[in-house]
Amino acid sequence: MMKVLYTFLFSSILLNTLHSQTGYDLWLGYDQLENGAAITSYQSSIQSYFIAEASDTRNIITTELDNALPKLLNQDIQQVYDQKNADVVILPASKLSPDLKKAIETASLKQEGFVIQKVNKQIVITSPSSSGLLYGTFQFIRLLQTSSSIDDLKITSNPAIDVRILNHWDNLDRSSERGYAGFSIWDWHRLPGYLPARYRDYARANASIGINGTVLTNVNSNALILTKPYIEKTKALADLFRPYGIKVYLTARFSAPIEIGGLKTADPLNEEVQKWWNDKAAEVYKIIPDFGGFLVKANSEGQPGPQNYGRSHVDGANMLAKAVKPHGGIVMWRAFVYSEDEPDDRAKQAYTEFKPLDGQFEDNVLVQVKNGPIDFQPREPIHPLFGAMPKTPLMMEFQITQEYLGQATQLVYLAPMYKEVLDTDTYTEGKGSTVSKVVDGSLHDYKMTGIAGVANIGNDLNWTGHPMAQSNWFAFGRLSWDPQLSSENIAQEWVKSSYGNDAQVVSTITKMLMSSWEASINYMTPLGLHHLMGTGHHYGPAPWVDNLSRADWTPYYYHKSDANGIGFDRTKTGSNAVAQYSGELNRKYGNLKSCPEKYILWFHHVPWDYEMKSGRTLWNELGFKYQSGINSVKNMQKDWHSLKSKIDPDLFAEVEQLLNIQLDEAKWWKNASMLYFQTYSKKDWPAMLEPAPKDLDHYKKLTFPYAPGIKPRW
Ligand code: BDP
Repeated sequence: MMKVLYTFLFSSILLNTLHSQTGYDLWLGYDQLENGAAITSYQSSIQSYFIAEASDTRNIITTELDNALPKLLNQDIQQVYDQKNADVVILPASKLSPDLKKAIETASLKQEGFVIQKVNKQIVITSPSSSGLLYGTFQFIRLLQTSSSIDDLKITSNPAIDVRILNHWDNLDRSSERGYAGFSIWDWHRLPGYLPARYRDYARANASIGINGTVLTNVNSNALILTKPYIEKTKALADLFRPYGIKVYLTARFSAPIEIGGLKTADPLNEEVQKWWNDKAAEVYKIIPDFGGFLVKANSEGQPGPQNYGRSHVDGANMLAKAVKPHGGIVMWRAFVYSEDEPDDRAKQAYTEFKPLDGQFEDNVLVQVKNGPIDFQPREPIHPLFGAMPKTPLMMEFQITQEYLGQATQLVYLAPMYKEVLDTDTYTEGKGSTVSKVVDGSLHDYKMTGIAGVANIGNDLNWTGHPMAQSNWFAFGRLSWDPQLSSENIAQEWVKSSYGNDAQVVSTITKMLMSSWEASINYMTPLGLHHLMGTGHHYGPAPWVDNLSRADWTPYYYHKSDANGIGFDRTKTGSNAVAQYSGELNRKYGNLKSCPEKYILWFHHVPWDYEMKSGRTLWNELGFKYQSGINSVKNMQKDWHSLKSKIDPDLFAEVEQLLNIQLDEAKWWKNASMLYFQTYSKKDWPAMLEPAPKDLDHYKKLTFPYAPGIKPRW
């Protein structure tokens, strides 16, 4: 008896703690739920399912349930063919019986929305579309993964945003711009013949969090992708992704008519050029009938665009929009522009260029705007375009890959950042005009809405480089579906789905995630500092760089330290970028006293001795922030160690090593930045700050010629 008990205990400990977690399964590993009330109730109420769905998605739902339920519940599950005898019933809304129609309200469902509802003893999942049934199934599985009650289920869920899309900055040679998880997962050379299981697993993971589109190629694009062989390769992926509700999109290089079309110009008002694009679109749609459309980076950082021909963004975008419109396609035209010779504050330029174009775009154009006015910095105030273009659907562009946020060495959970942006009030239509209402279309009644995330996915075994960076992919999807979710709830969902429901594991990892973004800001760019990263690769600090071909690529341009103080004056006495915000925000940010301190050096040049809210001088406050960032990483290390007996040993070791690197990097940021700023402030090293072990010269001399994520041209 003892022996049996011992074996049982030992094997269940093994099962719960020592099974290998490579990370490949993401949040869909479906480890057996801990014994407890939840599993007992699931076991008795979920033994069979019935599915009435005719599309290819049916097989996917079946496979997912057959995979998830036996593993999670540790019991068999049966697919039954008699609806009455099933515990779980999956039915298109059009096939609800009269009784179910009476019980379930489906009128408010969008195409992709779903209901999960307990009717009598059955759990019914229904939707007007097959992708909605898939989303409902994944949400149902997630309820089990997170040990949620299923007793009185009545969930109606609609996506807040129409186009929920990943942007892969992946090149045809499999390098990935700003990718830190290995090479691109798109093996263009072996497509279309070779379709590894990873493609399916990619689609499955995206469908599980509601992502319904993917741009396969880099915004710095290569016209070759629009040639016949590559369209055929793209088709293979489109066919595979279709039953998962995912459409494919490509980036369109504006000069493609010249490069692959043999024309002399790419002028959007030239008829031959227009015809070329119309024909190209027709060719693509003949091969991929549900092709999503094009994403375009034009006249930005050296990319060709309509301005090369004296034309506007409207001319360029509308030409492409007209080409894809007859086929149901869209154009996502990026507003990430800043001129090569314009001396104006870079933070102002996108607004200056795009605001006057409001209302002139074709109705199948979305203008894609980065969350902040500079470039995916650890923290930025919102982009002033949000709320400022009521007649043009603006879509959000977030970065999931951690270009400026610790790349693949640092644990930084980005949902709190996405939320800070989405929840910010633009005040453009009075109080309550939040960015999320702009993006979900409700503020200006946009006919079409979208949100994009620059993917952090590569061919590393765990997909995202840092194991915890999976949470950012997950969070992006969950927030795209419902921007009202809280970042903490999303973190808990992710931890439970990935690492199980043990209360200590859940609360500890959630705490680590929730503290990580603020920590990274504190040790990299506190108090509104920005763009101080090393040139080109953006790895580590280099605030001293002040001599590049363009001033606005140098860190110095952004912090402007001098004997008097530090920060970019964007008020009336400076660039007046604050004037691009609505009156309320303009007043708040433009006044040193009312400007939130988290943005203070973004908007103001502040004297070193300025008294901050804490009572400390600005100089000492900087020291305080850097040190608190470091302390937070130390706390994350402690927290992680407390989980040692509960986490798979390989995973434990990986994260432990990465946290050690993160601490070193946090200290490196503190040392390099504070030593450099000290050359201007001439102040004593702040008392609370750990001393710097090396002098400034040491940090200035560090080089990283092989830092990942850059192409040689950078
Ligand atoms: C910057 C990246 C660069 C991208 C650019 C963009 O450093 O690699 O091409 O954004 O968004 O953040 O176009």
